[in-house]
Amino acid sequence: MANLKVAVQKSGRLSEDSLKLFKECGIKFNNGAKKLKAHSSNFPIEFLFLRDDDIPGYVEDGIADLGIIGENVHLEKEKSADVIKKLGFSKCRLSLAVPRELDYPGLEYFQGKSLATSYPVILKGYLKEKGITSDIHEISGSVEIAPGIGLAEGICDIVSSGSTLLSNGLKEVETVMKSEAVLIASKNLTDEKKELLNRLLFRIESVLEGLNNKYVLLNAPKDSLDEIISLLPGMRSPTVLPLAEEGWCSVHSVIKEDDFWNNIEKLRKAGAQGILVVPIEKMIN
Ligand code: PRT
Ligand code: ZN
Repeated sequence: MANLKVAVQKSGRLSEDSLKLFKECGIKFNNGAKKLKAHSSNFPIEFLFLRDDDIPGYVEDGIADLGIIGENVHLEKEKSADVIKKLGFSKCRLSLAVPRELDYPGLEYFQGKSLATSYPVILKGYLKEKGITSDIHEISGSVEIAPGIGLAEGICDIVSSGSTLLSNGLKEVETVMKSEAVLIASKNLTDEKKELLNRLLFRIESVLEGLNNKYVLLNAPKDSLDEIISLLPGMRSPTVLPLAEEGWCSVHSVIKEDDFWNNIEKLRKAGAQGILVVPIEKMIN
């Protein structure tokens, strides 16, 4: 049987979460340090450990069937591959930044200015759409030092906490794109590999659904049961069990984490007590 070949980043911001996702999907493998490849012992999958910048090219050429990279790298490399799934980790944004003391007037500031970036393709596309022409200098790393050494008047770089900009005397002024890790696939998968991809996707989706949802248990006075149930839209409908104490029951339900926080005050007002929120490992709808 053919193996699905999946390219993941060898070491960097995507590596740990990419491997964790496969482990949570029940896929076992041994990735010793410095290994270039790893086979799974219980799923027809083989991992290739590569630099993230090389992954889109390998997927386009069919050397890897799948890959995990940031959306920023997928768009910048312009290689042919399908984005199959957003994975929810390595979230960041690609932003324009200028010296902190500058009185920023708006995007027109960048007209005719010099900008340093490692993402010339995305930046050119963005500026073109906004009708701005800038002088773009492509540099491969340490973009944030460019204004300080007189190389550029602004930069376009990845930001997550913002502390790199801050410590280099810069401020973020425009978001060019938001990014997160995505699963990409070759456009030329055989039927057998498409089938394997579907099996893998089913597992990934169960893990991601589990992360977005919580199992909630609470005690409710019988009088306000209807109100409390209306605040807990479950997978089908909540489970209600009588408590030993007369007039009370226990209500169990699955709820989106955001919905839970939005409804917590109303639940407490309706008399809910002893509320427990429990993580879900896998969730299959
Ligand atoms: O060696 P290899 O080429 O494989 O890795 P790499 O060094 O090119 O990439 P890596 O591991 O740094 O990032 C991989 C992917 O993680 C990126 O393509 C993004 O999609 C995503 N990501 C998420 C980030 C960040 N957060 C991030 N903070 N990528 C880079 N940064 C850098 C940014 O370039 C800047 O220097 O961190 C700095 C900003 O961080 P803050 O927190 O100070 O704002
Ligand atoms: Zn890289």
